Amino acid sequence: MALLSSALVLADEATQSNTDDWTSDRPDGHAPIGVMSDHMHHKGEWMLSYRFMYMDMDGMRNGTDNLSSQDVFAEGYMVSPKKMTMEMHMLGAMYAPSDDITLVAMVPFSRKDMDLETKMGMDFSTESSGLNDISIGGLYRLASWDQQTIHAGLSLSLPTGSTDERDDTPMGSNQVLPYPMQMGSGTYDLLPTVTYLGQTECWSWGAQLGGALRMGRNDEGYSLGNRGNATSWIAREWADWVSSSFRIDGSIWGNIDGANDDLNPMMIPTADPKNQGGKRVDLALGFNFYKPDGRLAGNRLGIEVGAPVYQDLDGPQMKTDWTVTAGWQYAW
Ligand SMILES: [Cu+2]
Repeated sequence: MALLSSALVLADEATQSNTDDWTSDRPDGHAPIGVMSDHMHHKGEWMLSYRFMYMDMDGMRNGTDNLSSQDVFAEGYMVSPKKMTMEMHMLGAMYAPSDDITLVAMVPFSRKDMDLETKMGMDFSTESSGLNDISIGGLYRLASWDQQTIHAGLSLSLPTGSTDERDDTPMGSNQVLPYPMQMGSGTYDLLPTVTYLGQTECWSWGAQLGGALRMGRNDEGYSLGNRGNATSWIAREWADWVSSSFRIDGSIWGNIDGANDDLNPMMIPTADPKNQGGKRVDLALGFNFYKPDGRLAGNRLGIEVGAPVYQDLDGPQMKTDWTVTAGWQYAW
């Protein structure tokens, strides 16, 4: 009888650790580091993460045509942006109260720098920094089969980022900065995702649909455009500690609804609510590093570098040159 029950326990354990289940216990068990909400955790697991993101924007564009500062002035604007960089630090936490639910929280901070030029030929720059919009939400497992899994996510983005960033400009001291220099949306936003993951012994792949839906208007009298995102990647595991990935990412985002009355849309393109929408396709290369066992087991590092191959902007608008995301994750 004892023998029979231990045989049953063994059989039960064999089904649970079925090698046909999708597993995160490999370097490419997490998506490229630029993808959020990509994976879930087992019951009782925690994860902390830190990401550094850098975005470099260079020059102006209308549709798919590049514009010089002179082209921007010819359209009647007094000021043209030349270059913008954004550095973001994002802290993340995950906790799984069950195998089917993982809770996610993200706390981002950023610093934005913009170099500009006036029609009279004067260069100046503006800077803003601080807390962005904190998001909290959860992931829910929809299905798992043959080393594949699919889950849905929903987060609520809170209006913790400022929409009243100011700096000195040639127009005056302590001026309200244009929309792209603000820290947050100012609205409660819904961030839905659906993620599909699959793997074989050495390869893995995934796809994610995501979006940002703005609810209502912010204190300044506008709401950012909604955003939609589709991404897909393939990764190759080279050893139990390293994998590389290739990813394509498409996004589309709308113009601003309403306006901040303190901004003059005739002054500079970035202050015009109708110069904010666009669509973009990026390609990105990444590496994941993972410590599967021994000392520091459960630690991960990831880096991913991307650049647009297609960019169609409601302009004149600043165009993206390249991006990099690097991060550390630790689960226990
Ligand atoms: Cu995690």
